[in-house]
Amino acid sequence: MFYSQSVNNLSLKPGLERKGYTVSNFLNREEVQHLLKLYQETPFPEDAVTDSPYLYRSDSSSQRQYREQVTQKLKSSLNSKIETLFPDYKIVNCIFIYKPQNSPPIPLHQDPSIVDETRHQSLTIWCPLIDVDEQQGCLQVVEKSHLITSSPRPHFVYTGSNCDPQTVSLMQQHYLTSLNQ
Ligand SMILES: O=C(O)CCC(=O)C(=O)O
Repeated sequence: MFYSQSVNNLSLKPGLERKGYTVSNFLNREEVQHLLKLYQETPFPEDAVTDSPYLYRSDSSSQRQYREQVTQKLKSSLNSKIETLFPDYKIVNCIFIYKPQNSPPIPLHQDPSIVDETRHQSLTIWCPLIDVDEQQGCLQVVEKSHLITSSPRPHFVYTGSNCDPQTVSLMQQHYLTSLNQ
């Protein structure tokens, strides 16, 4: 499988292959502090906010220069680490997300397509910069749901899953795993 050829850290492979996700100690304390500093130095423009759910995403801003600045700053901080772990991958996009307190959960979704998934595979690296749990914005995943569709998926404004409502409801009730370690 593709992941087997492209993931250099043996401990990441089984989870990615079997479940479609894995959890690892990707950042050390100093790296988290460094990224928090970048985050503070690069404030969100006013238009970087989405309305439902209400949260800030740097890639929602219409300001191209700002979006590129975020990607460049994060890329130069993380590139060598990512290249070592995933030598066959290219970094396409890096973003900051801020979830205000009490903002509703992001709807269950499969991320937008970045590559032609009949030929290539994409990965998202999601790094909380604070301790997270279900009240504090942790990621929740559904094992193997990356296999639901490899058809092109458009950039969303959180319109939610492309599965039927009954399947979404079943996944939400029985198959959600919170990544809060
Ligand atoms: O931070 C999250 O809860 C999910 C973010 C996400 O899925 C996305 O940006 O596509």
